[in-house]
Amino acid sequence: MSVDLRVYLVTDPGLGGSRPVEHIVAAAVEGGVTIVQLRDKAAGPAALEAVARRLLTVLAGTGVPLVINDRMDVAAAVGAGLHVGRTDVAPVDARAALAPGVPLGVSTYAGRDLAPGEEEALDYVAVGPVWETATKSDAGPGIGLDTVSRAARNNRLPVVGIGGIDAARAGEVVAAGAAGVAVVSAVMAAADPRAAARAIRESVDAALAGR
Ligand code: TZP
Ligand code: MG
Repeated sequence: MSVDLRVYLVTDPGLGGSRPVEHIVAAAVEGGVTIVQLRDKAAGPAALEAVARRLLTVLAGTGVPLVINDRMDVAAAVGAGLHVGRTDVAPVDARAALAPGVPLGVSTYAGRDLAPGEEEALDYVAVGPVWETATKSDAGPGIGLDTVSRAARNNRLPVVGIGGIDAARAGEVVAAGAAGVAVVSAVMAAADPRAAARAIRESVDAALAGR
């Protein structure tokens, strides 16, 4: 399955102030977000499932898929996709548990540690942080654009860059070979998430047109 990874919004319940996550997501999708990941490390499964269902309502009819961070049980229960880290459920097992055709992705620091069998189960690989970021305290130092390029060249799967990316930097990440950019604070903390998403989308589309 091919997933439109151009502007990949990762939610964060702490960055939107008093605004409900689904309101920010709705505006961001109007602005041009192409895939949404629900990421809330503190929520229990019931609370996460409730937010996931509200997001699915917001996304219905838009063609924008929802992916759940880490929680295969919640993803399977609501029929959404899943994003896992290297220490979470194995991609092959996740694929078997998820609804047919939903996106499944994995985070790797620099895109180097995938086994051949895993590639078949996955739709994309996220690499990063591309630049240092305050959003994820344990993200580590930035890998830089050269590593994004190498990851894109060495993977059969599309690569998404994450970490420290805003509209000004999104184009560079795509010019380096990424299929898209994943952003948290650049959209979740923006006063106008619709405009923020649109600016990132324009930057990505311009870079894709130029490569
Ligand atoms: N994984 C690597 S960096 C990161 C995650 C979830 C956070 C990126 O946040 P921001 O605000 O887009 O830098
Ligand atoms: Mg994880």
